[in-house]
Amino acid sequence: MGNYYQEEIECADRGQIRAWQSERLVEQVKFVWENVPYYRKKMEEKGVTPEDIKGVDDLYKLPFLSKADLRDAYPYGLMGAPKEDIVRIQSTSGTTGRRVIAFYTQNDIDIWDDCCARAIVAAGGTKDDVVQVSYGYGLFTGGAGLNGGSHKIGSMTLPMSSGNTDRQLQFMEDLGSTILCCTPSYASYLGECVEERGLKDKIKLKAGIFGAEAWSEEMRQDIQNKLGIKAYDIYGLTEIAGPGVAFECEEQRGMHVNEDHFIAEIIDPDTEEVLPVGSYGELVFTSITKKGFPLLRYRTRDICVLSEEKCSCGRTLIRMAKPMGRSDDMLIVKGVNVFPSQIESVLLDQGYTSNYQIVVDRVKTTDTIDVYVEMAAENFTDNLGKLAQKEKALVAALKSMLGILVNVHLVEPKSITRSEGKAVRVIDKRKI
Ligand code: DLL
Repeated sequence: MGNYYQEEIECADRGQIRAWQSERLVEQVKFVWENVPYYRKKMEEKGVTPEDIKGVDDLYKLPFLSKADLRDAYPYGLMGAPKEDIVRIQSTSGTTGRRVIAFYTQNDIDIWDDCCARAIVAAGGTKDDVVQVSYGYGLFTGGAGLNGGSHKIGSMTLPMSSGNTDRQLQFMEDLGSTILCCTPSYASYLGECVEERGLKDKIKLKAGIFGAEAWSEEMRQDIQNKLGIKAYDIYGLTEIAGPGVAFECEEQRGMHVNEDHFIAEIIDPDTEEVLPVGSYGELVFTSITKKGFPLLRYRTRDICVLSEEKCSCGRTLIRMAKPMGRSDDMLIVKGVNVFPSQIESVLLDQGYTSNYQIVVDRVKTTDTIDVYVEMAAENFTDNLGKLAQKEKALVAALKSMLGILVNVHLVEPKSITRSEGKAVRVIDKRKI
């Protein structure tokens, strides 16, 4: 049981952090060159050798990896360690093409658990906490990652997995869970149930660690109020480790990247040019300690901004803002770029729930976009005049945010299916 607030690393001088990163990067590039022929070939094609990489300043010379490379190299082409050293795989849901499979050595798992332990400690966790892990277990990284982090701290861990809401609430009450880990969508649903069943005074939750999907500040407020907790964001992706690549501290102003294991860059997604810190662009990660699946310059497709400003929590680890969405989540409707997160932000701002669905279609040659959003029980009305008035107000608010006409449908409470994992927010019928 260690101390997972590692001040000497998390609050180190930025020059020191860069020096550690440089040292690890140089070693990692050599390792990949020798052990991953797929990437070596990419380096050769670009005319780069390990001797060209002397530190972080040379990172830009390395080729990128993308989801397409992962598919090409499927299943073993990017594995770095011999098969006998691999102890685990995790995988993505594979909703958009072939599954991604990531490999871990025991040391990779230990590092990953440490990263998640840091996240739990940053959310106030100690060995006295009861950590309810309600992310899915199995191939998805959510359950395994937070479970491992909670064990490292020595907290009592409830490996609930997602679903079976009655049992979740019963354990939460009977065992006095203090920290809840799940997707924000599921947290929101659990919050709704806690309110309805009058459980707020019976539960002991103090914090929640929510990630795996985009969620707005307004949704954070809503979850915090419903569950009576402080809600912390956590970021990660299967290709790089799983949850714990970055985590939020008590300031709740962006997620600190675990820079002793991952180097973050922001690039222009079109030109692939590296952008200065503070610019919006696509997040790219380089794994500098992982051996089972050592990805260099992996393009995440998450659109985000980094900040090097020292955080008032004392940590100097670079911070990433909440990703505003994935470049592949972005909808182009009537020629305009629309992120589902922009719509969510308007809905919550106008007092609606985070239970909504966006349906995009094409009628003849014209795109249409419809938003179905539930009314909160206390605002529910079936008076058609009042409904039309409310819908009109929402149409105007969405138009001012997006610049296009969105058809709004206010629907009854509980009529949109709840999600126990990542929510399905968008149905794009143009692609069906
Ligand atoms: O979602 C890992 C994870 C599990 C993170 C539990 C946090 C908590 P994947 O299924 O591979 O891995 O999906 C990765 O999810 O590229 C982002 O687009 C999105 N994502 C993850 N965390 C956040 C977050 C896990 N905090 C993809 N905010 C990433 C916004 C997030 N999007």
